[in-house]
Amino acid sequence: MTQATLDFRSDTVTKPTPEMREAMAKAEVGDDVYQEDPTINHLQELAAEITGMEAGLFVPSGTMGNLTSILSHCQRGDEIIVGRKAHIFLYEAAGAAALGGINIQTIPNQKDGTLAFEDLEAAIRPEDPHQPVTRLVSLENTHNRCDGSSLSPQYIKEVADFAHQHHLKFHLDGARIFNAAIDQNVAVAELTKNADSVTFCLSKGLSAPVGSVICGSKDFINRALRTRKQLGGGMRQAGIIAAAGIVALNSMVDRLIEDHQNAKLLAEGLANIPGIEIDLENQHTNMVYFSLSQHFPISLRELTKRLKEQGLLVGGESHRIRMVTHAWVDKTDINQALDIINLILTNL
Ligand code: TLP
Repeated sequence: MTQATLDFRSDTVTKPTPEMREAMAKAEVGDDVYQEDPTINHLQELAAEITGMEAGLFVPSGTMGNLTSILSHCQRGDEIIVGRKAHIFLYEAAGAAALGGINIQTIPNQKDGTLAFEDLEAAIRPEDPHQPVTRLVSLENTHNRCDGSSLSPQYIKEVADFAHQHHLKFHLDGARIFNAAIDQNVAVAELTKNADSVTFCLSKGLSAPVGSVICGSKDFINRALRTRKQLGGGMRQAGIIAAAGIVALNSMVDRLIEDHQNAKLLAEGLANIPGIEIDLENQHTNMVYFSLSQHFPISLRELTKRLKEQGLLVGGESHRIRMVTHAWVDKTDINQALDIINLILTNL
């Protein structure tokens, strides 16, 4: 699928497919606050089945999925442990602290997105009235800021076991869990079944317009239902959007491999452009991060601006540019993007 502008800022820019629009138009709906929307109920059952968990809960966004999960596991004054590069810590507007009175303790993320067990161990608070109560550990899979790397089922199980041995809960931010499952060549349930809760997104690589699903035990999802209501996330005839989510799960998962292949192609092409620094070893899924060699005569901000003038949109942080592949960019777009970047950097 090609469009006039080459938009590599994120896989969140994907638009609903014609099949989704048709399913949305035809969706049977009801009042979901009464749990009477058949399309949402179907989506939640499907999500539970895929993640190997007892129940699911539809929420408007990944951010609300993570927040609802954290608030449903923790009390005010509790603490959660996450990686320093976790989306929950960096990009969720401190929702857990602002709305839940929950402390966020960060520990280093390793390059591959993992947290080291010695760091986890050291982060757990002792029984001491001066200190917050450690309640929850969370991992991110795939890990956005760690080059889109994926975590293995073995590692996830070890972290889950570690958390449970220490009487902690374990949440997975699985916004891109389908990309992780493809990268690890396992079923999604292998990555999620040991967690106490998982959030995954329908509106990223899977192209649905809106929505994420939280999965967990029936007990946990009952608590999350109340939390979602407190956050104002109880929706009514939202089967209209859940219908697109069902299409996303049934027909957009297998093609994610193309996004990974395209990202590899993009990363290899970038590595050949003088001035670009990229870690090809840590190239796994649909995220490509690169920087410029020191003293290169253009800042990343200026480069981003000039790329935009040429119709190429990229995202990034202060020291790296991020390009994300998705269903709306194909191989021709990748080659075009590489040409634009090459032209700018070789004509400075
Ligand atoms: N990530 C967005 C931005 O917020 C950075 C992106 O473009 O990648 N967990 C992870 C790992 C995410 O990457 C995101 C979105 C979320 C949660 C939140 O999802 P939404 O945007 O649906 O609230």
